[in-house]
Amino acid sequence: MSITITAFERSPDGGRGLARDTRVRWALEEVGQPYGVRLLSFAAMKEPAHLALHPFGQIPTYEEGDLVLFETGSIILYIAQRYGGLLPDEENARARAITWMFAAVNSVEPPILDLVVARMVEGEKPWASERLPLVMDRIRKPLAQLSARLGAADWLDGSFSAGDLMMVSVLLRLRASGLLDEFPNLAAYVARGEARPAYQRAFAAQLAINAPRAG
Ligand code: GTB
Repeated sequence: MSITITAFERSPDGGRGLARDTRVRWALEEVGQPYGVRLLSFAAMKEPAHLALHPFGQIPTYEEGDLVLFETGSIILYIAQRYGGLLPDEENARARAITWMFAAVNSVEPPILDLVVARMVEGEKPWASERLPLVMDRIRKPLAQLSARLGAADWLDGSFSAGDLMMVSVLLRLRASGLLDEFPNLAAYVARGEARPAYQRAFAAQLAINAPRAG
C-alpha cells in the first residue's frame, strides 16, 4: 500500500529540515519505504479536508490505505513497528527504545519549543531579554542529564533506534542557539544522526521543495 505524508508547501525554515515532516521522511528512509508527499499551504491546513486528517490543522500526517495518523511520535512508532530496522527485537530493549522516543518529545522538546516561542513570538516584548536566559537554562538541565547518560556511546541504548531518530530530530532544532556546542558529546551525537544516509536522503528531499529560489 502506498504511503503519503503531508508537508509545508514552503517551510518557513527555507529548507533547514526543521519542520516535522523531516523526521517522518527520515524514518521512512531508514526502513526503506517509498512515500509520496502532499504539499499544503498554511490556509489549506485549516480547511475541512485536512482537518479531517489532522484535528489540529498541522503537518505532517501519514496515510497508508485506510490508516490516517498525525503526531510525529505516533507516526514514527507506527513506522518502526510495521517495518523492521528501527526497534530492537528483544522485548525490553524495544521498550527502552520507545521510552527514548517519549523522552525526546515529552522531556527534551518542550523547553526547546519554549525557546522558539521566546525568540519568534515574544522577541519584541519588553521583558523578552530578561526571560530568555531563564528559557535557555531550562533547556540546559535536560541537555546536561542527557549528555551524562549518553557519555561516550554512539547511541542512547545500543544500536541506532527510533529513540535516537526522535532525539536527534528534537536536538537539531537547537543548533542555531549554540546550546548544543556546550555539550560536545551531544553535538557529536546529532552529527552522527545527520551523517546517516537515510537522514541525508530525507534532508535532500525536503530541501528540494523548500530551498529559497532566486527571483
Ligand atoms: N506535536 C505535533 C507533531 O509532532 O506532529 C506538532 C506538529 C507541528 O508543530 N506542526 C507544525 C505545523 O503544522 C509544523 S512543524 N505548523 C502550522 C500550524 O500550526 O499552523 C513545526 C515547525 C514549523 C516551522 C519550523 N521552522 O520554520 O523552522 C520548524 C518547525
